[in-house]
Amino acid sequence: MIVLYDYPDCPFSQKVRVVLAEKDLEFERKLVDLRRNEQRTAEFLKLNPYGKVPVLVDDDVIVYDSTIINEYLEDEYPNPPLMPEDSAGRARVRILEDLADNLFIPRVDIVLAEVHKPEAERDAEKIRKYEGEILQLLKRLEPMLSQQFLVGEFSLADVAFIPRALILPQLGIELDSSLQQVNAWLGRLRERPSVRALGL
Ligand SMILES: N[C@@H](CCC(=O)N[C@@H](CS)C(=O)NCC(=O)O)C(=O)O
Repeated sequence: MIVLYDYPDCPFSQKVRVVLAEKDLEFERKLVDLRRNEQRTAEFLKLNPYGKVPVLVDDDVIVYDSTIINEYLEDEYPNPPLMPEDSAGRARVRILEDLADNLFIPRVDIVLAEVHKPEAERDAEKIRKYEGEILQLLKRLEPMLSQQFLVGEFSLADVAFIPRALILPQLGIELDSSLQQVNAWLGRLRERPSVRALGL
């Protein structure tokens, strides 16, 4: 029995929900209400001492951190595969997950936080700076996307970008013609049932 400790809008929780859906795994969702600091309760800290969602519990196995959870799911439930078979391909996936987790998602989250403020309080300069950096990061993906997905077949690398890449239009971030392949890739990602289910 798989239980996911989850917060609906959290991009890291969404990464895990995509993988559970791709692998057609049944799971129970337990909401950890971050607005009420439920991630800081003694009970939750026993699951994840960092006090963050997502956490996945699979019978007696507890795993936290979305990237580690997704690798656990890949190891434990290998079909359909979301990792290439060769070591070089697997390393490419991990490099891209790292880029998404540590550079891409945090920058989109900064813009998201600004856009959520009342217009008069927004820092336009900050939005411009991070929008520029987000587009530069996406430019690094453009040459990889002469193929359908980042490392060929749909993989954990694509999963890592989904939650924040697909909300860029809502943030007013437009992709120009220099990101044509990225745009087409986002269209392909958007069509997947596992991604539609996120309701982004
Ligand atoms: N590296 C972690 C990051 C998880 C994370 O930052 N979760 C946020 C919500 S999106 C959280 O739980 N924040 C609560 C807090 O920091 O108190 C992962 O990939 O799972």
